[in-house]
Amino acid sequence: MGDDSSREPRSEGERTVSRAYLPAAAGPSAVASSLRYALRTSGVVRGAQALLRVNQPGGFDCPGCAWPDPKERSMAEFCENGARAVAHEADTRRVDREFFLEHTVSDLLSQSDHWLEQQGRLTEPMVLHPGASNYAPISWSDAFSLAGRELRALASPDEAAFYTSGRASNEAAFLYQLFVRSFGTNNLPDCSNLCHESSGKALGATLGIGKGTVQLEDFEAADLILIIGQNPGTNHPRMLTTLGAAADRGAAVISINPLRERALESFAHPQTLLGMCGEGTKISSDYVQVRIHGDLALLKGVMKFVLAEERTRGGVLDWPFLNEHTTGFAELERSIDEASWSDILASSGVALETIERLARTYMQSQRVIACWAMGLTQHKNAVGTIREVVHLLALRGNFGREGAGVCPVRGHSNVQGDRSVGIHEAPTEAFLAKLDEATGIASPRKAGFDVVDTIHAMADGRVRVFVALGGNFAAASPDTPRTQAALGKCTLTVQIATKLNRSHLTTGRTALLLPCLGRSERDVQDGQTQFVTVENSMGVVHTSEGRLAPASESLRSEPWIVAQLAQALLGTEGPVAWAALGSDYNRIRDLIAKSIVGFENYNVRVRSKNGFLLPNGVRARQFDTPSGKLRLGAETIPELKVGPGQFVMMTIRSHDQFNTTIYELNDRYRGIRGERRVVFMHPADIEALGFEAGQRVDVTSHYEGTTRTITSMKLVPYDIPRGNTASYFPEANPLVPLESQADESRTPTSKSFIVSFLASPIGGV
Ligand SMILES: Nc1nc2c(c(=O)[nH]1)N[C@H]1C(S)=C(S)[C@@H](COP(=O)(O)OP(=O)(O)OC[C@H]3O[C@@H](n4cnc5c(=O)[nH]c(N)nc54)[C@H](O)[C@@H]3O)O[C@H]1N2
Ligand SMILES: Nc1nc2c(c(=O)[nH]1)N[C@H]1C(S)=C(S)[C@@H](COP(=O)(O)OP(=O)(O)OC[C@H]3O[C@@H](n4cnc5c(=O)[nH]c(N)nc54)[C@H](O)[C@@H]3O)O[C@H]1N2
Ligand SMILES: [Mo]
Repeated sequence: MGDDSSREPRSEGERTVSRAYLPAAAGPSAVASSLRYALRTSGVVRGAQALLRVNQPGGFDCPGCAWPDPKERSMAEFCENGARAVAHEADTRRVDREFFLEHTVSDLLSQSDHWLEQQGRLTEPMVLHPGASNYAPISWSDAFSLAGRELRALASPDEAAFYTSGRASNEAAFLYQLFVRSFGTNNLPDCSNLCHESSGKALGATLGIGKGTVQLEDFEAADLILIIGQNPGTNHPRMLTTLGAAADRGAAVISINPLRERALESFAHPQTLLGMCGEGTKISSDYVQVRIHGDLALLKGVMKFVLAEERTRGGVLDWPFLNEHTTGFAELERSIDEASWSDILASSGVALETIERLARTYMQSQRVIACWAMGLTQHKNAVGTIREVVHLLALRGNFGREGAGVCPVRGHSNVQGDRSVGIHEAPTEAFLAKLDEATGIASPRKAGFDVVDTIHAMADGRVRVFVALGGNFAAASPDTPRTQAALGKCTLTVQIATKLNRSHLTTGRTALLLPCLGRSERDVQDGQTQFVTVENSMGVVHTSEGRLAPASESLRSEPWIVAQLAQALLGTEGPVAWAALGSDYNRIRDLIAKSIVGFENYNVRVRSKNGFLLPNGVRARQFDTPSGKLRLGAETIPELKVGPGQFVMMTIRSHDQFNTTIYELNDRYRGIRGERRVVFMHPADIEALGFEAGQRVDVTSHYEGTTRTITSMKLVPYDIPRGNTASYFPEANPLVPLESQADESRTPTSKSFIVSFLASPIGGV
């Protein structure tokens, strides 16, 4: 399947150090690193002004991740990577009309993703006319008329798709889906399709709600916290404070991960004196190096021990809970009995003694929380694996009790909120019926396209207009060359964004680039300062209000942009008063309150100091499933066919990136500097293949007879199971086959695909 089109076109430094001694995660080096970044991009005053407002009451929500804020906040309630996300947005550099005059789109395409995002903030609306080599300025009103014209020219509203990235506020996202449904389609693909969709599907089926069931306080009461397939030291650094406190008071913290992630081993709090001295708190009491895609087998093995122990001595299972609150125990029991130890050991790659140790710790713990992220969600068997997490917890009644429950740790800071307010390609009838009744629109009932559907539909001409509320669809999606070619077939692509990225350059025949305010910036509509609201990973809805002066006078807020786009397309005659909503967000919140269960009295409740908690029946042992009970069931251990000379590869985040935004080319805790085109591999595998550490290799992925190749990747010896390898997202995305998707959730399998390696031709860098 062709050559590597996403290859960083300009080499940016070559040095890769091997894993020598690394200090405890975070600590002084973290503080220094984020300050350096903040000073370079946003300057002393703007940077400090921004940082002091992060996650404070009356301030703005950190755009970094969705980990909740404690009720009592320290003065600086952010982390190294949150600080970088804020500084990146507070950037004092500008991508203005002169910049676009100087650089053609094809020039820009030859630059790396890192370079593109480092050019600064977008400043005014731009258009790329058919055949033009450069973006040119366009007024806001002309931009909306152009978009309206192209959308009206479609044979059906289903020929347009409307993507959302998880940074959009509840107000922007609600208005966006209302606009899309008023127009007449459910084509609302979003980054959840690439992210926690598997969690939503698995939790919805078993618990009746597609969200986590714990609150931050529960971590103070848990005896055992499982961290499965998640790297919080990099991706949710504030979570380390919570885990460190749990470890300090003697709770067991068990990490289940193919890689030994430094920050899961020990952590130095950057905001305490001890942390500043580089002393680390031990985080993980046990570290289980499961094989990629082996978690289902591992969980099955643990349940096999639990069941055996119940049968020999009794008193292990929580029978009152199982009898009163669950269905399907017999099926679960049968599937556990039927699983063979040889399959469990082969698939998980974990020793029998380790599985037994894990089971004993589980059985000794009265209150268990299981956390996970992308290490569980982006596999073929992801949904089944997450159901097994629920099954394991249910065996001892770990739901609806203090200190126990499930915690899918969300990625983007408002990805959970976006779903709550209707960003979903396949909403329930109950949701649509209530929305229609409250707003007077007539929502279409046909399910829309998710991300992968959208790519196929653009490729074969069924979708011709693509609109994105944030994100970087071209780089974040799988099978990069195919995704980019599909975007190229559109008649119009519209990108609402803060910073330049590859999606703004792989365009349709006409392209609009609409620059918006970031979360840290002041938003004034009709003379009134506005705030927006977001939902964190634990279902708490709270306000976020930017204070910085906008990066440019021509920037507009996301709600305003969506409202104007809607009005340009749908006019002023319909049931929704678009312009009025876009100019006063209280009106949007009032409409949400009427439209969505759980948001009643929104405008009042969200103004209280810590916001409000959305309803979650599981916390009271109410399961919104057809039977009203938690659904247990049978899962089978999946097979992953790996041929001779082949490996399983996962794509992971480095410490210096936020998704497709690359801050710097380092990955401190993994000992990588100045380089992102790397493949982590066990030293014995490097030797067995006849390679040397540091050598460059070409990587080919294999899927049902098709292949995809990226070239010139550097081999880095690493503590990872044999037969497993890792590379970075998004550089390795060209390897992820579009057709390789998780069962049920249809999430691309970016954490498990089959690859092989060849030495790169000499001189090929
Ligand atoms: N600084 C920063 N913060 C972020 C982001 C960012 O890019 N940068 N991204 C945000 C987003 S959108 C998200 S979704 C989250 C992502 O947060 P994470 O899920 O923590 O991020 P990843 O790096 O994708 O990988 C997760 C971990 O899964 C492990 N893993 C891979 N395969 C398996 C497996 O089969 N089994 C097990 N047990 N483990 C496995 C990997 O070794 C890695 O440690 O972070 C959010 N926060
Ligand atoms: N191979 C592989 N692929 C993956 C993953 C993986 O682990 N491996 N992870 C997947 C996951 S979990 C996710 S969530 C997706 C992420 O996919 P996306 O959400 O589509 O991508 P991001 O990189 O987060 O988007 C970055 C861009 O968002 C814009 N932006 C930033 N802030 C704002 C804002 O406030 N408003 C607006 N309108 N725009 C803004 C900027 O222009 C920036 O360039 O990628 C997925 N892709
Ligand atoms: Mo994500």
